[in-house]
Amino acid sequence: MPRTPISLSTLRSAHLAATYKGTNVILYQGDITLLDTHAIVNAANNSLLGGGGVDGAIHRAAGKELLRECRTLGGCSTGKAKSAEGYNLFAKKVILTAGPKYWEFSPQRAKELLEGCYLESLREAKRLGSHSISFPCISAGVYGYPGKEAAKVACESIKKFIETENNGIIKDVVFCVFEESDKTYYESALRAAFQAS
Ligand code: AR6
Repeated sequence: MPRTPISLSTLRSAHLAATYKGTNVILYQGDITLLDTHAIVNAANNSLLGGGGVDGAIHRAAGKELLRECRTLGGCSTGKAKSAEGYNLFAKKVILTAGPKYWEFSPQRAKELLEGCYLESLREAKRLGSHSISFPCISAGVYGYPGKEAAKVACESIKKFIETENNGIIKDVVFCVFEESDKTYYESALRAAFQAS
């Protein structure tokens, strides 16, 4: 079946949650592999060699060349990010980050590492000249980060980046949730982070 991209204009017009200091913050529920943002972020593991969940979906949609390139990247530390081409995806770039396994760290350390995933991914996007980027709910699947807390960290990290480092480069940030529960958590976290300011 042909895959139809979700364009940036659709994301902006139908799914805009907030505009903060000139950056659109968008909440979309569905498959991240269909999003036509310049970059999409993959919730990968330290090996960067593929897995299940959103990682599996991104590798399936991108094709074998993504795995070939990932083999040359030398893995990724938890809380850091690397990048690769988008291959058969609509996105031009894939930013690969490794979230914390929630059970391996204290809650405070897990939070710092998850914040690192968002900030380092945004830094990589900025370095690549990406004006638009989509994030899945990093660590909130098999890595066990509580969804409500993960949504708060995601929104607060993006806000911090916009305030301190963005310099107007990234114009659209999409939070791509999959589960209904995550949609609810993000609606509330977005309100707290962006509509109260
Ligand atoms: N589009 C958007 N979100 C999705 C999609 C999709 N196509 N599929 C799943 N999700 P997870 P993690 C959501 O487990 O917790 C992999 O095996 C899902 O509902 O994919 O960071 C890696 O290789 C959840 O909200 O990532 C690692 O070993 C979110 O994506 C490990 O899983 C993240 O769930 C990483 O675990």
